Amino acid sequence: ENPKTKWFSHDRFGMFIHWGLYSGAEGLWKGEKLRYINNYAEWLRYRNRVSKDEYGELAKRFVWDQINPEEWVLLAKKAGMKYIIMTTKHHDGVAIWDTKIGNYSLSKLSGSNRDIIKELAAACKKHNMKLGFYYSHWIDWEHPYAWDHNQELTGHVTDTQYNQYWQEKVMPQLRELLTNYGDIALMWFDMWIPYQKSIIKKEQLEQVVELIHTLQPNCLINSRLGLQTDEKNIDFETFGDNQFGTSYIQHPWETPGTIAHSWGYNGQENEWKSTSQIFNSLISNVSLNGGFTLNIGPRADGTVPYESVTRLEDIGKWLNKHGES
Ligand code: FUL
Repeated sequence: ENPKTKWFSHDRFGMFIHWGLYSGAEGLWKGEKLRYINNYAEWLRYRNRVSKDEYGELAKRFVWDQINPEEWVLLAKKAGMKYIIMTTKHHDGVAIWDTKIGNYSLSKLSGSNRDIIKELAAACKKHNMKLGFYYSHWIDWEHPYAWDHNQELTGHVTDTQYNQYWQEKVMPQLRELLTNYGDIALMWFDMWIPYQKSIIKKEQLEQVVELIHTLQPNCLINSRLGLQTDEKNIDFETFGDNQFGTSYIQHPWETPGTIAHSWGYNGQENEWKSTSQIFNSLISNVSLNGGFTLNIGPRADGTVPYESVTRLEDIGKWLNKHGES
């Protein structure tokens, strides 16, 4: 057994947080709902073809005197969760931390100068909560040489151009994230196809692995980096969104799941799962050697929807009574 993954195979239950510029749109763009079937509110810019400039305006909707990441940590504790995975850069390309690489960050767009990732890291440390980062490496709708998976926003991108995106944005941003925020328990990348079928080269992924190993030797790496779990250096497998286990798997794995349908806050949400549905998912994964990373999508003022809070509290009460610590 990989000693690095011991805690992960023990803890098995964590909180995902999707929070970014899209949270300010609440799933609505100029009165228009999200287009297409995959109604993820964090896909708004892509789905509704919002221009980069107009999208940036969403930063004005953040209510800075109310946002307090410590509340997310306390909620995770209450729910019996053992780690938090926070979106640091989603597909929209916006850095949620105060990056020095470029100026496309929540701090700069909003003029708040707050570094929410720094605050979250401090709160996690204070409450003994492990912290991991979600980072969209493959898709980035902001950088002209990155990828939008159908190339509808970015246009055609050559390998050389893509490598430029990789070297001037991905690598240095990851370096910041792995240097300035204390111990990072895991990195959660997001490419749901193998690298052979994408624009990414194996060497580029290996650069990332090497960087993580150098800067944070204990940090776990998930399979959505684009490499498979049998290729060394991938510590755990990430299943498809809301795809729960059906058979016992030897290596560590987890399912990222939602309480509703969307990950980012969607004011139009109408697909809330019941607490017992969520329990079923948690228990089935755990019984099959897996874990469950359950998502909340706070609003632009930091508040968490009532529907999520109540379900998480119910889960916490049950785990307190019946679970192992
Ligand atoms: C998917 C993303 O496209 C969704 O927006 C979300 O982040 C989910 C956890 O992973 O691949």
